[in-house]
Amino acid sequence: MCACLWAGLAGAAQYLLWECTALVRPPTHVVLVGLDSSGKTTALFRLRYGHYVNAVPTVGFNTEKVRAGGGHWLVWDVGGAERVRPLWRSYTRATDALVFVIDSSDGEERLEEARVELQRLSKQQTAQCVTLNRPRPPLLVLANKQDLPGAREPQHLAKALGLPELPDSQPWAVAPACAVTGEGLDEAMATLYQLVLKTRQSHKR
Ligand SMILES: Nc1nc2c(ncn2[C@@H]2O[C@H](COP(=O)(O)OP(=O)(O)OP(=O)(O)O)[C@@H](O)[C@H]2O)c(=O)[nH]1
Ligand SMILES: [Mg+2]
Repeated sequence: MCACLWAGLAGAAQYLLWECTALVRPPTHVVLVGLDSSGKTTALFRLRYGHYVNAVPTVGFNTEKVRAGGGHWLVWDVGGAERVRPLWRSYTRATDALVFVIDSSDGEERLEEARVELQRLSKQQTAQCVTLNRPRPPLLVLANKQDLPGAREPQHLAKALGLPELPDSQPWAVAPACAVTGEGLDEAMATLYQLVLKTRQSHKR
């Protein structure tokens, strides 16, 4: 009983601390994009609610405030179906960070489709960052569905998506995850948060 009370108080104190931090510094804006069914909404709900939520294909977008990887985020999850992909451009304009979610078990054809979309997004970022005079937002490729047979290693995905050929000004990382169990998600967001902090630091100079 007493232990429960202390745990409750500690949780409330941590919640208050987070809320105060959020007042001082607005949450980091991050957009989740990636092909349909790669697991964006599952990842978002897992981060937000701490358990698996059965998601339906996203027609527009979902948005949630989440705490993960040491950061406080405002996450936008945008539908990945081909017909709604043109919307990525406006959602990713002036964001602080990008997450490109991949189904790591996808075959060559879908991987190539993902590569084309990611490279298109990168070109749009180049143009937008020049126009807005902003640093390029860091990019995290979330190598999701690592639990499935045939899931590819992050290094393989990095090469297949052409990440090493991105402009030098583009900070990027790849992190493995399983959005259904939540494994790897917090570590992935911590990696992204470090890249965001580095970008902020170097832009201040
Ligand atoms: N095995 C496995 N299934 C996953 C994982 N993440 C998501 N899924 C499943 O993949 C399917 C699609 O997940 P969504 O989260 O709806 O995918 P999405 O990227 O939001 O798709 P759109 O909204 O259509 O762009 C669902 O059936 C999820 O349960 C994972 O890590 N492992
Ligand atoms: Mg979705």
